[in-house]
Amino acid sequence: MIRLFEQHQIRPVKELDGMWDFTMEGVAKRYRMPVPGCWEQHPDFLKRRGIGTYSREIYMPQPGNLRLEFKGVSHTADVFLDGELVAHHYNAFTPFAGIVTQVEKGVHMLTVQVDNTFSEASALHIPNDYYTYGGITRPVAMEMVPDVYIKGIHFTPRQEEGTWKARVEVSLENLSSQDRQVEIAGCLEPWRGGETGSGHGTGVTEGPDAGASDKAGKGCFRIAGYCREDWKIQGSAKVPAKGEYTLVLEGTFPEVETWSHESPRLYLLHTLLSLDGEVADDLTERVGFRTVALSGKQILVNGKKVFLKGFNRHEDYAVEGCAISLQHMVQDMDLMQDMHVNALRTCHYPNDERFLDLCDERGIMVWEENHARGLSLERMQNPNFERQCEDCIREMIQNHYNHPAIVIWGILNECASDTEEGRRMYKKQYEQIKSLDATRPTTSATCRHFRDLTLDLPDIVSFNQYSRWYEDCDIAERKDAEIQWIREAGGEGKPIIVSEFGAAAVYGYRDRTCCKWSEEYQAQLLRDSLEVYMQDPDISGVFIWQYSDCRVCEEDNWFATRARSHNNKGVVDEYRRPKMAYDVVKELFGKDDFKK
Ligand code: ADA
Repeated sequence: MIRLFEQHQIRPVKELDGMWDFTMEGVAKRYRMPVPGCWEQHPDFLKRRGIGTYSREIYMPQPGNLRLEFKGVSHTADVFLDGELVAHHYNAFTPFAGIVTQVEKGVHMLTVQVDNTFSEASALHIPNDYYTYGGITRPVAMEMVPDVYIKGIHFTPRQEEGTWKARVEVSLENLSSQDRQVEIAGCLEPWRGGETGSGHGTGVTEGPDAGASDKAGKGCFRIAGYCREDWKIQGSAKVPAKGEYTLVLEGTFPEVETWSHESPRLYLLHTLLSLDGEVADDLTERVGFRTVALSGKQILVNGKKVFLKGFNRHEDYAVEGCAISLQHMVQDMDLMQDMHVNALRTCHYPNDERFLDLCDERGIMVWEENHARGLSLERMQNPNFERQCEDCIREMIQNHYNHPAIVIWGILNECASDTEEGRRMYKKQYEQIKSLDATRPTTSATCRHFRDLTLDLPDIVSFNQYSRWYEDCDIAERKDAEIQWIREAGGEGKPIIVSEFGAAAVYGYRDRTCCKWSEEYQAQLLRDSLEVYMQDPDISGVFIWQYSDCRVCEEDNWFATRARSHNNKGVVDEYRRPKMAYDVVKELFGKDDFKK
């Protein structure tokens, strides 16, 4: 499953999850591997760094334009159709697509070369305190698109005189060599997941104009059948030959309900494209009506102050690596909600869209960030760094823009923000985010304490602090010193988030001395930390480091400070077995007298 709701009724889509042929460079044996999946799950490749090749046949039922969508390949992909290169992509954590026009009817060979090695070519995937797996780690789909198709939709809600309105940007691409005129019709439908049990909002229902799309002889998609007349939008556009065009439509949507943590109302935005009077394509996005704003030191959602309380969550599960199955994503969400979270930080990269869909459905507010963790200035000066960061930001916002759950965009966790050169890069990336989305606040988690040069740049200031773990210092005193310095260093009057704090505990290691690495020590530290941070009026959010234990790299000596070659600071281990700290977090996040 590629998303948690149906995105097409007209466009033919076939998901390519399943068993693919697989070979590994330097290994003669041929394998069969699951997609999505990591090759590290196979006993021959438990910690293999190299180039693996996945391949399978695909069938084109009729000649046409083939669009291949990959939701994530770790970490560099070269995609071939019948031996011809159709797409190249770097970064495991953002989607990409390739299009081949005028593909003949019949059987074709799809091949994906996947590289998870570390080299100068990879500025972001480096030996680190999380593992870079190898594989086609997120879902894949093949689609047939007409000569002019809907490439994407961005939905920007706003309130005007007490009524919800929205700007709807419909991105169109013309694959043909002639200019083409298209008609776009759209409408909003309440998403009924969790109410009627359907949850898939197929957009198929009995309606008066059954003929809306039957003329196209495709599916039984209807617009007028279920949509309110006043929740419709439409427009037309001329799309230049071999070019793109964004059609901007305005809609007014009276009587819609807002999206919030307490009541995460969602809607399906259906759009139909007609070419020469015939329905030729469609795209459905799922959206929510909510606003995010800052007021002094407060973060406001729909004008109401929120206190973000949640976890940092790596995409890593014991036997699945980063290719976490939907079942385990739901388990993670269920366990975090059992601990009364209302927020999540996608440390340290854009997440699987199915998990973001879950956050939309459950009302979990998300700080999503580009891919970077702890890069020195030297690492930031890798000639590929800036381009790879900016590609990641663009793809993250382009693909995740419509998730109402995302309330903050983050960048560059613990990078060299204490240098002038580093500041230049931070500034450029913050500006890039604002150019792509001015509706959400920005932040970055710093560890360059008392010397960060960038705190005037983000909308929210966030800091990682490991009092009584890496520094034997009093939690409250250290927090006060940090906040005092933030005020003086450009953060005055801004909301502040404690973006990381915690301690390691090896699952099952109990010790009444409450020594470091024991579950007792971690539980006590989190209790003491939450009691300090959640009572401070200057703090608008806390993200515990971290939700679950995760595998780390052995290169660069990470093993030396990471027992089991894992980061053990989870409140559950990599199999989601709760440690003592689980119940502490559940108790404290669940208390009413803590700021909501
Ligand atoms: C840093 C970093 C995290 C993790 C953490 C730790 O704050 O942002 O990714 O490495 O330290 O466990 O030490």
